[in-house]
Amino acid sequence: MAKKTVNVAMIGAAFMGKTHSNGWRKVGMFFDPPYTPVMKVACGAPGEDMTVAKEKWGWEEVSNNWEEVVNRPDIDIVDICTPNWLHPPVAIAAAKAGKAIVSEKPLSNSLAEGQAMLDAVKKARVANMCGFSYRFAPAVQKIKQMITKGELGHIFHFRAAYQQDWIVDPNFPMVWRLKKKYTGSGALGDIGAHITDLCHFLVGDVCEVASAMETFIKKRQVPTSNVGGISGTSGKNTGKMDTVDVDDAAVYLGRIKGANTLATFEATRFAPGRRNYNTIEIYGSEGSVLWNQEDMNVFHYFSRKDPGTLQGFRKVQACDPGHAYVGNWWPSGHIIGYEHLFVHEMYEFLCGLKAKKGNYPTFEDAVKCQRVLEAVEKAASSKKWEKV
Ligand code: SOE
Repeated sequence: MAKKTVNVAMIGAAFMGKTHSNGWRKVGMFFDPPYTPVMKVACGAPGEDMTVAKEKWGWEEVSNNWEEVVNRPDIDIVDICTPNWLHPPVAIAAAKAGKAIVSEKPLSNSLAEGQAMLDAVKKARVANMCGFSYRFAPAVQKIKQMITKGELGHIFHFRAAYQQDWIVDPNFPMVWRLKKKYTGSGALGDIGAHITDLCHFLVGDVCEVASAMETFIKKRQVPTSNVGGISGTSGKNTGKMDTVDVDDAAVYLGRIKGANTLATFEATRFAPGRRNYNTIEIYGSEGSVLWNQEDMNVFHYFSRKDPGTLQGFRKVQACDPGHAYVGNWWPSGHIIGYEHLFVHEMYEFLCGLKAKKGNYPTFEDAVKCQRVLEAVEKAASSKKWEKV
């Protein structure tokens, strides 16, 4: 019997728009979700050329008017891939129109706006997911399973570093990700949000923080276009200078609620050679695990139960059937990549669509993350521990 279809509207069509399009397009080919997504309409910024979204990414229609799109009666799911500052108005309008909502991370520029988004989806009782995509790596799912089963014992340390290097060049222009009014915060909200969410997902909620933040390059050249038509990670210079008003790097320490666990985080765009080095290390009384996104199909596991003379980190292949999602792709060891995480993400959302919950991060989780980000900023200026 043919499955029920759901019509998707995607708002925002840059880097994340491309990853989400790939997710919607592949999910029915490799997985068996309870609903078949129809890629109905992709919407860009006013004036943005949407030819690629239609001709290459597979959207039936394109638009440049998000307000019209989110209110269309034929749309079931609104998927928000815009720059951060547009997440709240689009999500709140979509909730009012009764649509299920996917939003990219960080949920919003501020905790207050994130809370307003959460209130809106709760009031409208619509399914909601925030795109913390790294949760959907098979290795991360396995580590979660191991921790839940107690295989690492009591967790002493969660240690995460998310390092990139795409703005180290002082001539790199002032893109929207470097302006507070568009992005909220810098490395903290963009990539610190991912590792904060991974900490919440894997070991528990951060309840207090101490931190330091830095902006290494304080002025940058204004590009030809700041929001919309260009990707958040590139742009052409005009020669005019503007002030960077967000962090280039944030380092923070946290304590985990109700647990005797310490967490340390580093989020930086100033680590030359580290392209997308999102790495976590978890040390427990029974063993330890290490994972790095740049080598995402494996993780390293140390078990204290191994005989002493054979102890050491073993490299576990998490790309064998038996690991989450992998059986739907290729035979053993035929690896998957970054783009697959978005297919898994859309799959989980479609599985939870009816119940409005499932194996995915909700706006509630995203607000929890936002609370930590806000406390980190507060601690950086007070130079004291701050409660989350
Ligand atoms: C840019 O730093 C970025 O695209 C982030 O916004 C994404 O969330 C991350 O997954 C990759 O890098």
